[in-house]
Amino acid sequence: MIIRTLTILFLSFFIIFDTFAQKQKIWFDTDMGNEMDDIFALSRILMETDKYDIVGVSSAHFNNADLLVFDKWNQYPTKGINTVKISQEENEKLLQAFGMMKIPHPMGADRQMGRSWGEYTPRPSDMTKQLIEVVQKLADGEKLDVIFIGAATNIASAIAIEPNIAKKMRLFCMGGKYNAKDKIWNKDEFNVRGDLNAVNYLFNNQDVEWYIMPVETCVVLTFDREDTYSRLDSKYPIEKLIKQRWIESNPDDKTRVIWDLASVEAYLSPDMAKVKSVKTPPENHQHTVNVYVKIDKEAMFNRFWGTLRAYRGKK
Ligand SMILES: [Ca+2]
Repeated sequence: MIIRTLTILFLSFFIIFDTFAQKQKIWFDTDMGNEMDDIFALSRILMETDKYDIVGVSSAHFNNADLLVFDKWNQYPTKGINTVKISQEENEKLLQAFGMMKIPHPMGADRQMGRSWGEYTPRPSDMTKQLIEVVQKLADGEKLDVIFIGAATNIASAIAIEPNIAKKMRLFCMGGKYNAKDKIWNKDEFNVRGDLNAVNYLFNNQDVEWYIMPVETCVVLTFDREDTYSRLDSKYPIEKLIKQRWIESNPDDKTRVIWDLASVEAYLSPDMAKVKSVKTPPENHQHTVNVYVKIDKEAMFNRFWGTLRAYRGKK
């Protein structure tokens, strides 16, 4: 009996110790091919692999109505465009530069949930399959942190396919608008427009623990082109790629808002952002979600460049 009790105690200790010893797992989903801020955000998270376990980097589409009627979207001709494929290619380029192609990097869906008039038909993809597998393998009580900085299609689809994964994740995203003073939501924003059905699906699901970085909050995180070019040293493949992305995407823009980086920095350093628990939009299921209402843009700026510089030494 004593031996049995001791064995159970020993095993319990081992399991508890093992749970604490594990690094926090992160899944990262990005519409990397759309704007050039995503490469800053993904680079930032990939520089944290000694502290976090990056278990997946998936690609999101950036479909929008302009693709039907304009000849070009940013630098890409719109004829026959496959937006998720562009995101996937950009993700792979960066993973290669980091020497991290071993991180699973499945492709996401090529279109929104449901249809243009609504509905929540999920879009299964390699991404949803692998994300569901990762969540189902989590230890009891363990949660996966999912950061998504594009349309919500992939995350919402995974939950719609396997609803019991919702409680085992914490979601962090950039998107939407929220007026903190008047407590008013506004879904008139690019990432939300990219899949309004998916956003409504997530807002209607009270199992989802969600941290949202709205545009009003992260719009202050601007980078200056010349300053950025001067800080990036092209002898390092990662930095060369970041610089190339600005040159290829927005060479004429003297400054750019690096939207997505704000949600990553806020995730990594919660002290750099103020978060409020607020009610979901009135048209959705009523519960609370977390909204970032203020960020320390200087601290975020310095942390990004400081980490990038320190990473040179690690490579
Ligand atoms: Ca993005």
